[in-house]
Amino acid sequence: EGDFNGRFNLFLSSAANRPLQEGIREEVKKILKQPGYDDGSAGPVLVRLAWHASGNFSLVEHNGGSNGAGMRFPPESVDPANAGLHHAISFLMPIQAANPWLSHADLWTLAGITAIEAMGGPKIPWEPGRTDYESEQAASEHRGNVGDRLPDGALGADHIREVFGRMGYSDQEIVALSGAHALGRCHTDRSGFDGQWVVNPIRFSNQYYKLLLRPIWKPREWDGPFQYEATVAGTKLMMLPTDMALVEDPKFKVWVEKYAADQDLFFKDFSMAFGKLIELGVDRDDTGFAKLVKKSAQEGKP
Ligand code: ZEM
Repeated sequence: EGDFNGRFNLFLSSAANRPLQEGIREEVKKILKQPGYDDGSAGPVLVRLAWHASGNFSLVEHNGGSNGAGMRFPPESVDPANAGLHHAISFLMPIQAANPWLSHADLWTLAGITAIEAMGGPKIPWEPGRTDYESEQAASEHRGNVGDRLPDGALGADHIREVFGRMGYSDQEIVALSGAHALGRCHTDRSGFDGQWVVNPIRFSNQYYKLLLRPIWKPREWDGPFQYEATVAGTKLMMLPTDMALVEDPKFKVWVEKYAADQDLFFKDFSMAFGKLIELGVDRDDTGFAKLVKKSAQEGKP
C-alpha cells in the first residue's frame, strides 16, 4: 500500500493522465449534494477540512500543514478545534475507498478547492504529490507538536495576526482568506457558536464583506459564547468576534472595503491565498513527491 502512496503525482504530472485528476474532481462534485445535512451540501465542511488540515503549519518550526493528513490520528483527530470535521472525512470515504492509490492529503485539499469552485468560487491552483502518514506512530514521529495553532473565534485582531503570521500571511491575505465565511455555518455542538454568516451559505461570493460593513450587528443575547447577530432578508445571520475584528482594525478594514466593492479582486486574491494555504509545508522532491520530514531533522531548521 505504501508503494502506491503519492502515485497520483506520477500519473498526473503528465498531461496524458490529466483525466485521472478530472475523474476525482467529478467524484467530489457528485458527493457535494447531501440532502438532510446542514444546508444540503457537503461543500462548506469540505472547505473547512482543507483549511484545518493546512492551517496548523508553522513557518518557523517548519511543521504542520496538509502533507501527511495528520488529522486522521490523535492528537489532531480529537482536537476540539477540529470538531465536526469527521463529517467531511466520511463524505469523502467512498472516493477514498474506490481510489486507494490516492493520498488522503491530496484528496482533502483537492476536495476543498473542487467544492469552492462548484459553489461558484474561483479556480484555485492545486498540485498533487502529498503523502500520508502510514500510522499513528509514524504521525507522532514525524509531525511535531502542531496543537493550539488554529484561530479562536472569541478573540481579536492581535490573535488573528499571530495565527496567520505563523503561516506567513499578510493583512491583505488574512482578509481575503476570511471571505470563506460566506460558506457554511457554526454549530453549537462543534464550536459552541451558532448560525450562518450570509443568506445563501452554499454560494461562494463577497457577501461576507458587504455584510460586515453594514451597521446592523448587535451582541446576541443568549447563553452561548459571545457573538453578533442581525436579521437580513428574514434570515438570522451571525458574526464571530474575529469576523468583527476585520472591520474594527483599520488595516484589515481597508481590505474588507476593497473586497466588498470588487468581487473579481476578491476571487483573484482568495484563489492565491487558498492556493498558498494548501501548499504550506508540502516540500516536494525532484519527482514531485512530498517528503514526510522527521522531527529531528525539523528541529535543526531555523
Ligand atoms: Zn472558519 N470557522 N474560522 N475559516 N470556517 C467556522 C466555520 C467555517 C474561524 C472560526 O473560529 C470558525 C477560516 C478562518 C477562521 C470555514 C472556513 C475558514 C466555525 C464554525 C468557526 C468557529 C465551526 C462549527 O461550529 O461548525 C476563525 C476564528 C477564523 C480566523 C480568524 C478560514 C481562513 C477559512 C477558509 C479559507 C468554513 C468553510 C466554515 C463552515 C464549516 C461548516 O461546517 O459549515
